[in-house]
Amino acid sequence: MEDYLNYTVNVLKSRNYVNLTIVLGNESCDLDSAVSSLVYATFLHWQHQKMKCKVCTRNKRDESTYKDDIFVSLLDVDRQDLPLKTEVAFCFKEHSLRDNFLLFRDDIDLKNLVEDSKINIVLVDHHVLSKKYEFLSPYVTEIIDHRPIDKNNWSYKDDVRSTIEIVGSCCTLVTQRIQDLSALMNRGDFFDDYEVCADLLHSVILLDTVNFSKEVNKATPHDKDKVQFLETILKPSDCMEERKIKVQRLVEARSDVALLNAAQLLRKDVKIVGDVFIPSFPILVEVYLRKPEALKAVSEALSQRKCTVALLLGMDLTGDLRRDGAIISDDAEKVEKFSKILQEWKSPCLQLSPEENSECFFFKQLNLSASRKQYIAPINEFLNNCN
Ligand SMILES: [Mn+2]
Repeated sequence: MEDYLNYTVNVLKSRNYVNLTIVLGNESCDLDSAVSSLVYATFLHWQHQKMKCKVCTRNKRDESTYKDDIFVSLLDVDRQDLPLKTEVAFCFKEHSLRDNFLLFRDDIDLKNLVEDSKINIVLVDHHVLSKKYEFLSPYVTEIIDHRPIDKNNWSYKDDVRSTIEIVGSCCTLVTQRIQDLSALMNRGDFFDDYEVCADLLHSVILLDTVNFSKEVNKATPHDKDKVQFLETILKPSDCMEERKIKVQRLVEARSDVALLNAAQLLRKDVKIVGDVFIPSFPILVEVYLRKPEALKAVSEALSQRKCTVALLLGMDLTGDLRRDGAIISDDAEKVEKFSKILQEWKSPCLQLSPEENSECFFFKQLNLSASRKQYIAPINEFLNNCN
């Protein structure tokens, strides 16, 4: 893995390639996005190396001028902010993935690359480009995502390959895609060459489904099937124990935010839709709001990101699962309209239970299986009708 990463980063720097394929995860850069992007890029590289007819060209090839295609994973987070993604940093460290071999969004100028190179974009763990990357849409050749399909801004080419299925983790779909493409090729097994990728995928599916928790209710039979498949490669001595320990350590790493201040917490896992700023926390919003200068940090983040409303979403997995949230804006009318839409939303019903709070609209979320994904439809409704 290190050889592949090292090779790719160097070739990219020297611009000594023919085609460039970038595998891009979503802007929250959570573990699912980061690992989906990293593993799929590694697979595409492996597949390309296996497919090219080495035997017939090697003799004729002048290695000093020879150019190849490269496949790069791009993490949609600034390099300096990786430590905020505590579970990503932890998991990379455990798998000896050093950040000097990884590519972060502030490392490259994509606008420039698009003009100068033949470029393909693969989207993993999202299928709606963030505003800053909207110019990439003509270059998207493949999509792998586990969100409900949103065709509102669908502007991709007709022949884009899309694997969109609602499962607990995008890594489930990445595993499936790798299995399917490998079977077609019939040239050895990717996971034999890159066992570390099997371990990464296994970890993420378990974290995203919280070890198939009934309460969290994210797991599908497809997720379970892929975890079992990956276990045939990893061969843990006790599968159930191994799953439990893995999830425990990742959940701990994710909620290990004691060292982060309010402003950093707002950057840990963020999504922006229209002018709605939606950070989600591995702690309750109630706890976040007790941090020094919590509200000031929100209003600063809003003006920095040119947003007018913040929807904070909190979760506590340390005991029984709990979720809460808050709407914060200078515009009281917006808070009122937005909160009404969320409270009345029926598909699914978020079961919000508002509580007294003098500074914001604060609520407990009693539907425990609804995560940020389920808020996107009511947010669009709010943006379309109330802005
Ligand atoms: Mn995901």
